[in-house]
Amino acid sequence: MGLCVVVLLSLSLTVSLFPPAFSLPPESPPDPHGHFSSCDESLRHNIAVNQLALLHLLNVTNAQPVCEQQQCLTSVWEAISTIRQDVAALKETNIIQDTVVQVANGRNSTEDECRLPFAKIGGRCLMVETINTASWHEMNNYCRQAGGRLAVLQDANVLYFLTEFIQENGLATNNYWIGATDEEVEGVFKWVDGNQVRMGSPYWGYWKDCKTGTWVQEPNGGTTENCVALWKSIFFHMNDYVCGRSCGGVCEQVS
Ligand SMILES: [Ca+2]
Ligand SMILES: [Ca+2]
Repeated sequence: MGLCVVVLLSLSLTVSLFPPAFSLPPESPPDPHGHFSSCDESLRHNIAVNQLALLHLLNVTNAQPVCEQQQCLTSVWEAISTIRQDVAALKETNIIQDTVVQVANGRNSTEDECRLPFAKIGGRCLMVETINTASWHEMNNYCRQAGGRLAVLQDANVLYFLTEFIQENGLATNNYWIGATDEEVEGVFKWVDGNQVRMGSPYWGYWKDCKTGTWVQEPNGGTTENCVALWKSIFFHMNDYVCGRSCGGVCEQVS
């Protein structure tokens, strides 16, 4: 236990407390990219040192009575927490550096080929607008002002990656307009690039009507619902909906 406390305090990381088997890395670890700052080196050094402290604590745990092992395990978690914070700081620094390098090379985004505010999602330059909500036509204008249009999502793979992006980034709070409508000819859904929208699964939603107990495949809105959105309650599959209602939107970069 005493040794544990000492070791814990030593996340101040005095090297002398570590067993001889452990040794500190060099002050300037090899940098394959050649652009880490001294700040990065310090962070990497801290991570390496904390890893050594962690290994040492695990070693001590094997030889201690149960109550002392529990205190040591607490120390292990503290050490893990410190390492996580250092890794997060290092990642942040590298992201900033990559951005600086790319801007210096004439690019304005960390994502190749995509212009801000668009980001590469499933190989396409897309933007998920979740803060501003609007009607389908207003949202299409909003996309145009950003240099795009409501997204054409003909490819099921892109739809899959987009849905994954929405879920993983905490954006599954809205329904999102996309670039498809049957306003011209009822029942004939077209993308804003003029191509016809594929029908059925896996594009359109499929859900059970609790009142009738029957399964319903979108689109189901007839002349009332002429604009298409990715619908959160059916796992962001497509749903025809009333064009004038407010939703978020998925824009795609055009030029
Ligand atoms: Ca319709
Ligand atoms: Ca519908």
